[in-house]
Amino acid sequence: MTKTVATRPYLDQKPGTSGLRKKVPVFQQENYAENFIQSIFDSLDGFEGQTLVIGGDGRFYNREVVQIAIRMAAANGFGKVMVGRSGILSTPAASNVIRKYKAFGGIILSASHNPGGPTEDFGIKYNTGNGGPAPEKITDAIFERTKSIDAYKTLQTADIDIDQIGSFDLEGMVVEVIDPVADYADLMEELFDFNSIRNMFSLGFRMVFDAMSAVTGPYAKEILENRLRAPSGTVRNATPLPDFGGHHPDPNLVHAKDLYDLMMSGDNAPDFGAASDGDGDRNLIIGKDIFVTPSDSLAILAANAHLAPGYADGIAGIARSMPTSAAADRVAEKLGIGMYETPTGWKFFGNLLDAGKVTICGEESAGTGSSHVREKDGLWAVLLWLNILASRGDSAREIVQQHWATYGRNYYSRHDYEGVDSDAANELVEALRGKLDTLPGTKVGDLTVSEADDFAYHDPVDESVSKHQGIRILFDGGSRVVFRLSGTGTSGATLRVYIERYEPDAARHNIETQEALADLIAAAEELAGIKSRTGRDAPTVIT
Ligand code: VG1
Ligand code: CO
Repeated sequence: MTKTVATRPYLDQKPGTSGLRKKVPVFQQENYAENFIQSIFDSLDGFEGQTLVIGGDGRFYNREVVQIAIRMAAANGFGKVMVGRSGILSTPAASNVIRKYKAFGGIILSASHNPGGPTEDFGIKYNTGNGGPAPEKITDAIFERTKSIDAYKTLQTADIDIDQIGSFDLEGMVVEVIDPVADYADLMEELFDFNSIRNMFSLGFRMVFDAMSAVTGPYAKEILENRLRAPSGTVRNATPLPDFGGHHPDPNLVHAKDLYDLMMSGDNAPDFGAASDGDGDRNLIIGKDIFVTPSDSLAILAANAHLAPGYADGIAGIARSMPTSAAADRVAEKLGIGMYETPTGWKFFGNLLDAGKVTICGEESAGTGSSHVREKDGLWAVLLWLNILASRGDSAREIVQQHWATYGRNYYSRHDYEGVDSDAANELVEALRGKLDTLPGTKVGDLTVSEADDFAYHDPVDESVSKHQGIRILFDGGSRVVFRLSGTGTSGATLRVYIERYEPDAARHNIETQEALADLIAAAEELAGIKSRTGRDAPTVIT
């Protein structure tokens, strides 16, 4: 039976870069998740009788909120819910299911690369019918609604069985429990040359994929070990755990250090290493003896995409988030295709992909994807790498070095200062903003500032404008430093400092990254006063 429950608004339900993320105890407050889900529904039109996709990364509290969301979808008038078995869908798999079955939209439960568990992070995100994260227009409307909501609709019903594949009626709404992996694996098989990748494995190619005890385990097992016949054990940490085994499911050099060390261990290292994050949309790529920065990976994938059957006709254009290095710009220039620079967050790529302006998108934060779905896609990036390796017959190291020789190298690093005092972080950014006009022409160390601005994005498709997307300081010669505050954290503030230098000279392509960027790192400190303002001597994470 449908019932309407009275509630009171929470004033902190503003979606960030990728949905609403809070600590689990915040979500466990009375009606907290219900309020947000009802606010999503209240901000949408025309879903009566339509299909809603529901799934998450399996972290702590996933199952509870799946139950809540299914009941509320029925009470609000959806005709059908498609839910991944046991409430599981990786973010890219959810995007695919929404598109493939022409659903009205989807609710994805994830806090992505943030840790999970009873006192860690949880998140809720709404994706629209194109399969992508709701654009700002919708997330703003949801936030407005959360501030005045006074009731939500749900069903009075026993727990719904989400553990068996099949369909049943739930008070007039169909619940279809689906295999979370099959549709996604089929899509990958359409895009990539599985025969030649299988052949490469059969000839002894060795790879390690670290699923970080997160959602990609079952996907990677099915695709890499079953369909591509990589040896069993290729996928490590393959069982999704509600607390990711106590680790950060963030595939970077700090949290995937074991994989990094293995790949740097000399002659016996595997040929190729990769990892993905909590919800399966990020990728880490490490060749034998070489870490591939996500910005370089985007450029390399774009330059070689035509080697995969799904992209054999070439790519229409490339988009990257503003802080991502300009390595991909050089590829777009050479291919004579469009290049778009967007704010951080996948929601800004949706319009460009829908309009056919771009095929491949990427972010420096280990996110790469294409028009096949409307989310970044960790395993997709790994499979495109494997397809390129199989097709070219070169090692990852050779591919990277040849790329630098052709296009030049964009030395790149991101320094994160996590959990800093929010006021101090905001003041740091404000102070930079305040002096932008005076910086051009001035010297910082030996570097001369050529331009400084606060990045604003004008969407060429819907003409919406997004301001204050990061402070950019550009120097003569094309080097730059970017400062912005994270929109995905759940405690304090995270300051991100993005540092980039272009080096055309192949004789200078093998310098250690931090060394190659040392003068820019010093300039960032001089410009922003990070140490004195945050009290931090060094970054928490360097990627
Ligand atoms: C971070 C990354 C951004 C990414 C976002 C979501 O955002 O910088 O590039 O799109 O996380 O990724 P922020 O605002 O913290 O810098 V995921 O894999 O957490 O959904
Ligand atoms: Co993620």
